[in-house]
Amino acid sequence: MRINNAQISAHNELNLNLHTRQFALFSEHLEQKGIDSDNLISQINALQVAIPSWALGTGGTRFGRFPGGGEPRNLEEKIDDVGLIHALTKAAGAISLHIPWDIPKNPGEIKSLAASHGLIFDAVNSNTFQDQSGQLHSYKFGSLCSSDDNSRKLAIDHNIEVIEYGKQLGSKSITVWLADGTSFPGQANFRHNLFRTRDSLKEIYQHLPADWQMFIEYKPYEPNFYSTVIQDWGTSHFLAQSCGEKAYCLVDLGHHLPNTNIEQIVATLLGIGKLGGFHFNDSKYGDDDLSVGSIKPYQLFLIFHELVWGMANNEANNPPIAYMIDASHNLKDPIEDLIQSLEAIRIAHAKALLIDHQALAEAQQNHDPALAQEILQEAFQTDVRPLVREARLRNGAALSPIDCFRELKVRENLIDERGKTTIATGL
Ligand SMILES: [Mn+2]
Repeated sequence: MRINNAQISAHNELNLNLHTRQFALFSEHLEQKGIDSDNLISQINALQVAIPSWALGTGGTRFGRFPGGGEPRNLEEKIDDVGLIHALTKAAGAISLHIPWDIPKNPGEIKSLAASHGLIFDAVNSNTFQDQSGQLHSYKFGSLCSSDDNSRKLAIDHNIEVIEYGKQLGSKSITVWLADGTSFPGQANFRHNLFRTRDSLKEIYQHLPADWQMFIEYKPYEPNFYSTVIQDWGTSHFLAQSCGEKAYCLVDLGHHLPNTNIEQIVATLLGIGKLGGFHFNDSKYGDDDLSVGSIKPYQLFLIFHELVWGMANNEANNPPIAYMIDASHNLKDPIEDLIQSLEAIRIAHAKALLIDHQALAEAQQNHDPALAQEILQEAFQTDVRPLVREARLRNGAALSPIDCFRELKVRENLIDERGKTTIATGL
């Protein structure tokens, strides 16, 4: 199923009156503050977030999986689903592939299918956290860190192969996330594990094309519960520095211990020009992979404040950040869940754009924390939804993507096309 412009227009027509009145009020509010709404809208529309190819199916936990029907059966259908999300929101203009779950058999055709939906290929992701069937050397005790030369070489070769797939699709980056670590004290030597990982990454880095980037993701625990080789941003930064200028850190919101000040990490990495990738999700306890903004919307706003200010004051020449949603959809329809996450991202971004940076800098200079809080709250408490809707309207997307998805009975159509019991590859 594809959604055409006429269907989007019909949905917008029904809701246009109310929206026009709400946006007129909001514009007046902006005008009084001397803010140019056109400029805000183009900044909002410029932020595009990649959808990973493994996000279109129902996720699961180790306890169970409850598929909802109509899941994509192959890479083509996954791209079609991202196309649906992008048609409704115009906020998800990229897809991030996971190898080997989604190996493009005919890269040329896959590339033109994506282009027909207005999608490009974002970072490609390698997978050395599970053994594939028939694999000769196991990753059970580590991949890039492994003390077994054969396992380590297999993991290095896999990453090089992933770069080759990415080149054929026009991707410009590879994301490396490792499950490597230990579950018991004494199980392995910390320093040897770290340095072997560094040397493996350096070998992969040698195969990186000149215009590519490598993103190194960190995570404090899980699936290993005692230590993780790349446990935090400092370790990720050490590895990126060791590899070279095309290697960057990747921040995943769920990959922090509870109450970590993630916005400060973002500020630091942007300040030194080493923030390459960013994975959105939300969490209550750990790497819960919940919908973006569903648990801690204020934290998301504070992070966006650092992203907006950091990129506007980019002395370290940090490259444009590769944004991706990295969540799991266990209960909700994956497409609806991704639409909600995109909405939360847009709202937090729009609120951050409202922050008066000059007034905040003055409050900071004058040691006035009460005023600094007022300035942040003024932006955070503003209902920016009329602005976000207007941005969508001008971009040819739906005023309310979720409503439009339901009105058009997209899921019912997908179940008709693909069946009730299909299961997408992935976690
Ligand atoms: Mn991630």
